[in-house]
Amino acid sequence: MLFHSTPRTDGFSMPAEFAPHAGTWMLWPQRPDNWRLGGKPAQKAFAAVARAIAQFESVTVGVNHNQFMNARQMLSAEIRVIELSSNDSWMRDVGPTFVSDGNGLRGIDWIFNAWGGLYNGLYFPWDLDEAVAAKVLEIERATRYKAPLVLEGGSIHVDGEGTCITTAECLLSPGRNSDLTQAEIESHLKDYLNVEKVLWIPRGVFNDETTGHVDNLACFLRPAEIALTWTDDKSDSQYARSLEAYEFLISQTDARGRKLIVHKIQQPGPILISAEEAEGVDAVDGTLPRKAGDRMAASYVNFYFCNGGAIVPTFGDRRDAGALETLQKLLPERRVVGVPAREILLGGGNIHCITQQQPRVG
Ligand code: KQY
Repeated sequence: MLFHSTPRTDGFSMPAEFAPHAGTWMLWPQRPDNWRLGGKPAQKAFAAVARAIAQFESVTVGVNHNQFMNARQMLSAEIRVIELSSNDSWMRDVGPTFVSDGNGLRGIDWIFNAWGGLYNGLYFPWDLDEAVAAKVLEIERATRYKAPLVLEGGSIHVDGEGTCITTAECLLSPGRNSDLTQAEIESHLKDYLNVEKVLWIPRGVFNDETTGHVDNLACFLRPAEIALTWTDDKSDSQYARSLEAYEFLISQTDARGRKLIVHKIQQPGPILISAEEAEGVDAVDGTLPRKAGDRMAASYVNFYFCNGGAIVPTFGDRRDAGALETLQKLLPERRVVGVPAREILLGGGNIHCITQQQPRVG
């Protein structure tokens, strides 16, 4: 069912990711112009992420028809596999943003244009991706709000208590909502997420092909507490970006008037794509080329909360152990689980980008 009102009008809002989940939605990687070697290494990485989450809550993976049997065989038995067409596999960005009033569940279906449409989008067409949110909501019998805003789930985080963080680099990028002012975009965020305050961090992570999704840069650990990807190396291209985010966030209060505590998480790398990895990706006109030596936008903050757990990307990097230890200290109520995620990073995102939580209601 399609609703023409807004979640705010109806008393629905987006719960924080760290609130209880009914389960997790994912998609299956296969496009050879994004994933090397026909997606085989990425499929193993996605299967490991799904398995890690399934220790904590139920997982559903949507798969194109021609990969259904392969995915079924590669994913562990407790994972539900369904046929669900998509152009690529970023459920955070193409899936619905679920909203709840505490009892009922509905979902927001944003406009998806592959991270920038014909201006600077990452592939064309994106019609199957655009239909994913509506299909997931149909499966869940959840009412759908069609939002008049180009937005991917990776470009927002909420604290569940009235505050949203995003980046100006992303939501004000010319490929998304060039017909809207910042005030109009903010007003849509308030109406659809049902938040009181939007904090506009200037920029995201260096070289992030999403044009600066907040989920690679920063996330709420709990209300008024944020994890921020960080480097102490002043010569690193990320330094100025993280510093400006830090200074901005500590100067702000949230919707309830609290000062924000910001925890710095040392970034890995720099992680560069190897010649062998670049060669494994099909070169196709209109999709982003992968070149040996390109720096990938690696960040431990691109992790995913699930019931009692946090699934954190690792990269085979000297900083992995420290990041896991720091996050475990910051999240003593959860079990922090590291999952090797270099193959996901090579596709342009990470564990948070490939997952979407469905809140528990009632
Ligand atoms: O949310 C994301 N990080 C998705 C990135 C899409 C990359 C496509 N190559």
